[in-house]
Amino acid sequence: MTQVRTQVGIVGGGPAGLMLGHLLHLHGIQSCILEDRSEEHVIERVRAGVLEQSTVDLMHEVGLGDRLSREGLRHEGIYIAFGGDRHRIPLAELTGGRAITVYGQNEIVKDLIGARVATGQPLRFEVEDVSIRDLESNLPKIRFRHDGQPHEVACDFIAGCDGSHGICRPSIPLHQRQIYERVYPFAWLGVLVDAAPSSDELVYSLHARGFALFSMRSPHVTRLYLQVRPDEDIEQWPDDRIWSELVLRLHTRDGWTPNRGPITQKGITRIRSVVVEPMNHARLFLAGDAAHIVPPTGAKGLNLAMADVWRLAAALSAFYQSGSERMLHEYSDRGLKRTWRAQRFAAWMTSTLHRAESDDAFDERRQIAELEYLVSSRAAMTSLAENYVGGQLD
Ligand code: RFL
Ligand code: PHB
Repeated sequence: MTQVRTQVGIVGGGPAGLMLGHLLHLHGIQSCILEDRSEEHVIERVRAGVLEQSTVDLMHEVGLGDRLSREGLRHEGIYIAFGGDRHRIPLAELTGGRAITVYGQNEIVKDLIGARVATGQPLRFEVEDVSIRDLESNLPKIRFRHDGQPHEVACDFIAGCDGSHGICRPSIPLHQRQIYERVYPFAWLGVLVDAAPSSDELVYSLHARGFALFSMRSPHVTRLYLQVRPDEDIEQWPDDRIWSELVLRLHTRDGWTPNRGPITQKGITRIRSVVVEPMNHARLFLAGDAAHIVPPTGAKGLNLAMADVWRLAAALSAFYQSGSERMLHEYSDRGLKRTWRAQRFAAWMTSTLHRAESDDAFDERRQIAELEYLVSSRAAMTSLAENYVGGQLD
């Protein structure tokens, strides 16, 4: 077995693991990133699109803001559509100039992989059979296979950045963790379309047939989502059916509708919330989707992941500089505050904009009253705007 020693072993090379590796490098801390999928898979995976201001600021602070500045699309508002009309929420005006930026998660991942490779620090793709040993000791180890050979990385700390199906979360003994979960009674069918976005800003729409979302990736690529049943089979959704449902749910009285084009990718995602408490055990620290899942309606998952690793990197840096464990001890409590704030907001956006099969006429009228209040009250719009653009890293 090949054995190596590093300071921080990072399981997972998604946005959380890659950003953590980069931040640690900037703090002068060595790490080893282990990812079980291929580089192409990690880059091609279509996921988040909306970055909070704090995530954009972080990319700049770590020296990776150039392409984001050039190619990211800054949006100062979003639309909420219902009853056939679109209503603009002026995010920047309501939040003292804060905005969101549309820049695909795969672009962030590309930027971070480039930065990692430039440092020469280890980033291994396609590792297999990853497991954690000696977690309760001061020298925990990560074992894995690579090209059929067994390897072991001994580290001071392990960062669990391996998403919601990884091995780190279950490595915390059952009696040491509490999991809070909510499975919503629907899923999202998402498509990427080769067509210029027909609106400069996102449109979140509630229709009698359910939720739909208009988003984008670039001036040439539109991203669209439809609420579907939780057990929906993608085979039942040929392109024609997707388009007729999208147009029905999104089209507004002023004539606005999404531009059509070839669908280049489609997939279905279950909508759920998960929070693991605490976010750490012994020398293992969970970050990103390994620690929490939020429904995508609030566009918070990637942003929470970035906030986690920023805080974890600062805590590890304090530990290596002064031996102080104070920030490491505070890591979970501070992260959970932010996580529950995001869960609250995402749950509100989700319940306000989706139709559940169990909803009756009362629920529908209450939902419309909620939306009418939202778009007519500056206070209600400010609350949405404040949560949507997100706060400072803390
Ligand atoms: P990831 O991205 O899942 O990365 C985890 C990585 O770990 C690897 N892995 C392992 N590696 C080694 N050993 C193992 N045993 C491993 N098991 C797993 C995986 O291959 C993977 O590479 O988690 P991370 O880094 O925490 O990042 C979180 C984000 O990906 C996620 O929160 C967002 O995509 C959520 N999300 C959105 N977030 C936003 O902030 N804004 C959005 O607009 C937004 N839209 C979305 C979204 C997620 C969506 N889906 C598909 C869930 C839209 C959608 C449809
Ligand atoms: C996206 O563009 O993929 C996107 C935008 C807003 C969301 C979720 C996903 O709330």
